[in-house]
Amino acid sequence: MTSSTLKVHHLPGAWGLPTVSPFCLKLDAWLRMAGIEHESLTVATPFAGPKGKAPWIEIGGHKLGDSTFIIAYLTQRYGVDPDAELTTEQRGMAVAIQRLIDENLYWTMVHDRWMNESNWRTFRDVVLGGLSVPVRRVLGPIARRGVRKQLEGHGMGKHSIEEVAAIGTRDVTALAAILGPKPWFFGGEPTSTDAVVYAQLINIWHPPLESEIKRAIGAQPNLVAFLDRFKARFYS
Ligand SMILES: N[C@@H](CCC(=O)N[C@@H](CS)C(=O)NCC(=O)O)C(=O)O
Repeated sequence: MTSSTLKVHHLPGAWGLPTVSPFCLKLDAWLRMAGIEHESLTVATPFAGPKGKAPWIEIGGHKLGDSTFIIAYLTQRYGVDPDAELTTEQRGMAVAIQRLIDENLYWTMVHDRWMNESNWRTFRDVVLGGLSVPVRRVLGPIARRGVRKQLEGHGMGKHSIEEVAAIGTRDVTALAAILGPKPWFFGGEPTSTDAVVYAQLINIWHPPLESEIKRAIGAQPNLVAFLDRFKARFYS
């Protein structure tokens, strides 16, 4: 390994997913799509990242955080762009879909994982799985309080469980309508948008956690087929 080796830091995986963080999985999926060689490193917490969040990368002695900034940087650095053929309109739609997922649907998943008591009992051992049991016992309630504050700051945490389910269901229904009968969001070949959608939806669909939003995905056969298609192409 040289100092110009690309190192990618991501949160732990579980249930067959390489990471239970949609942002980390987005980057992992995009790297597979772009065919960029890298070293993948699991971290127990996101705190060593330049923004205190995961994922982040290290290359040539520099650290860079935020999945979107990282993808933009790697696109430039390696000259590989799965979105090269997109029209201006499709590029606009790609930003809108990404915002729907990263800034809204993501928070409904966080709410389901961290605020639902039964889900939390399962999820805490996964998300904090890289820590020793005594550290996990202390850090668990602190981390949960921190996430509750984030949810309230965002606004998602102000809603009832039923309202969160309705918000997430609406997002999922919109994604199904945009995908329609196409194999990929922008037609015949996968683009970054497919990585964004896959990483978020599979993190709701696959884990053994209760969620109305998971039921909403199950009600959309084209989305379920899309998840299977993405997995077969990039994770078989
Ligand atoms: N905009 C960032 C969001 C990253 C993010 O929120 N990561 C979560 C894990 S899914 C995290 O590290 N959360 C820790 C925290 O907020 O304290 C990106 O696209 O990478």
